[in-house]
Amino acid sequence: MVFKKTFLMIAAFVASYFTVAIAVAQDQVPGLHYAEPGQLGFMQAASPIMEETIAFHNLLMWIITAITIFVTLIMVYIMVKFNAKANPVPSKTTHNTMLEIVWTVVPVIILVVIAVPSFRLLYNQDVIPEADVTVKAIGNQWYWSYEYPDHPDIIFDANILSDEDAVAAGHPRLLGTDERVVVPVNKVIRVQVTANDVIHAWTIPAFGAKIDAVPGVLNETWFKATKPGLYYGQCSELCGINHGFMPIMVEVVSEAEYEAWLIEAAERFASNDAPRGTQFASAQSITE
Ligand SMILES: [Cu+2]
Repeated sequence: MVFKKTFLMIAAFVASYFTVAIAVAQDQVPGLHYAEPGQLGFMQAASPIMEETIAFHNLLMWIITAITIFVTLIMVYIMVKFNAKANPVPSKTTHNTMLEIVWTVVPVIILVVIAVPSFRLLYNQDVIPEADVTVKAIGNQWYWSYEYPDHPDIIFDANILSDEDAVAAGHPRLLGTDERVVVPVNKVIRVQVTANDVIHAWTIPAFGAKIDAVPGVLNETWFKATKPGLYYGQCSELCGINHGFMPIMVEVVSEAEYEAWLIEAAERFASNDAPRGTQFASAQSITE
């Protein structure tokens, strides 16, 4: 009985792996455009900020690994050398000036080594270079609305696709949306983020961009996508029953394709006169 259950679980996992792998279009690379099933670690970087984030993470891994090994070795050494059996008459030493200076100065040096790239990364994430394109993302329970402030006609909502529609359109399950944000490659994109109801969070992991969407607050982040293709993200702030069903999709295209999209989108969305902030996805329509 237990074996049967385990077998069914493994079979389901393998099946879901292949469903996802097959469903996704050729130009989308697992681990770059979306997280590979079973993937550990970060998605690959598609922006300078994410490259810096991964490099900083790797530096920290070296440092914490060295500290962990060093502390473990010292503890094992102390347990073997200074236990009651091996060392029945303990030393009465209470101070060692040299040792105390070393164990104060060395951690300070380690913290400085960490602080320099850490503050540099924080600064680079926070200070937005002169933007080529501005996109405004508005979180709603439970979908995202987008505006291009420089193109007043481009206002649209992006709703999640059903599993069948996502597979048909070549998107990973739960990550496909009916409309997508389109941006040019190698340009600075400023993303203004806010919300209409509760706190959401807008993110695309491959760009290293993640920021809270807070009602009444206009937050800003930025990214510069260096590789064309479709990138996926998900709302990253618990925002209600359908929190897991408001994905984010950004398509990075060439400058010429972007210009063509602007014209096409302005025409298509100009007739979109749905009032802002009143269209709510229902919990039922997702679970059905
Ligand atoms: Cu949300």
